[in-house]
Amino acid sequence: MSITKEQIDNANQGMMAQHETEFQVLQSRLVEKGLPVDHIIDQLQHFQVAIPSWALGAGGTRFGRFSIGGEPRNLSEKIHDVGLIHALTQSAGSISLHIPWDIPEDATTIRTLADSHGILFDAVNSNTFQDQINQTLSYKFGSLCHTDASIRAQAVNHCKEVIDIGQALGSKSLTVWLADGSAFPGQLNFREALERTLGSLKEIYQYLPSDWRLFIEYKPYEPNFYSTVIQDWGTSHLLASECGERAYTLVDLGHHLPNTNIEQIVSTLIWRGKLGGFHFNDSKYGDDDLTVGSIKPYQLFLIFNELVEGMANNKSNNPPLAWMIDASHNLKDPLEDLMQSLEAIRLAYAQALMVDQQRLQEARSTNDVTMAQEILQDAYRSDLRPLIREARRRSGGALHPIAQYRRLGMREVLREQRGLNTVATGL
Ligand SMILES: [Mn+2]
Repeated sequence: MSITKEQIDNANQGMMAQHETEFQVLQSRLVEKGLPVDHIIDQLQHFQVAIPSWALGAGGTRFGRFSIGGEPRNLSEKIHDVGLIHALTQSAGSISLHIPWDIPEDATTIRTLADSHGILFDAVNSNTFQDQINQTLSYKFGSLCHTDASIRAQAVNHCKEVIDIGQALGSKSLTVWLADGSAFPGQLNFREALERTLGSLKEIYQYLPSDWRLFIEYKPYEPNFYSTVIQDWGTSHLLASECGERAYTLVDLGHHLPNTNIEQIVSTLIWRGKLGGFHFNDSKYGDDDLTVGSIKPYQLFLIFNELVEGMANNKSNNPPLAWMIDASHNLKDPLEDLMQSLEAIRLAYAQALMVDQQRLQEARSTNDVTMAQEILQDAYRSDLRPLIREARRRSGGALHPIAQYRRLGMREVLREQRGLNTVATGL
């Protein structure tokens, strides 16, 4: 069952009076500040974030997994679920596939289905961090970094296959995240492992179609707990630079040690024209993959502030970024959770668009530290939710997506259609 435009419009009708009051108050305040409200709304409407195919079922921890019922059983049902989210929010216009969990049986059929929901195919993601049934060689001791050339070749070939699948669907980028590393001191020669990884990445890069980009993700630890081959943005940047101009670093919010200044990393990468994409989530302790904006919303805003300012002063021609939610949890309805993440992302983006960059620059040039902070916090502490709702309404989405999802009983419908014990592929 899909949500129709009529259902959304009908539900919006009942909420319009309150929305208009709230929006007009905010609008006049923003106009007073000299902000181009319609232009900001337009930018918000165009801001689309990819939904990963593995986030549509209940996530698990290494201790267990609790099914929520009605989970998508195959790729078609996953696309259907992204379609639901997109219909309500008008901000999830693409899906990012994980291979081999979501190999389409027939690319044309899947493309047509996605198209009917207004969904495009974002970056495709390879998986060389676990062994698949019928896989010849094991990734237990690494993949692209492996000491055994035949295992490296198997991993490189997998990435080539992922590119082929992505091409059939209209994707334009490959994201590589490696679990490669070591669990104990002495296990790995750091230098040689990095060199082998670079060799493998170069082979993958050579295979990229000319209009494709390669995104290299980094992570400091987990599942390996002593060392990770691509441990930080600097290592990723180094590898991307060695591969070529269409290779970029991808920043995943959860892939940093505690208190890392991620906004500064973003700024540096844009300065070099090497920021490829962004994986949104939130965390308290490690790679917790919690709902975006649930723990550190101010950090999210500061990151967006760097993104907005950096892309507006884009001297290195950093290409437009690939945005994706990379979160998974085991308590909430995944579709509701994704809608919460989308709201948090748009809110942080709107707040960043509100920052008076000129005044901020002036405050910096006179070293007026107090004023610089005031300018940022004025934007961050503004409640821009009516602006987000207005952007969504103008695109044909729901004023209150989660409320409408619940009112229409969507999860109950999905449980009825798919059963209580379905399990979506993924971790
Ligand atoms: Mn990620």
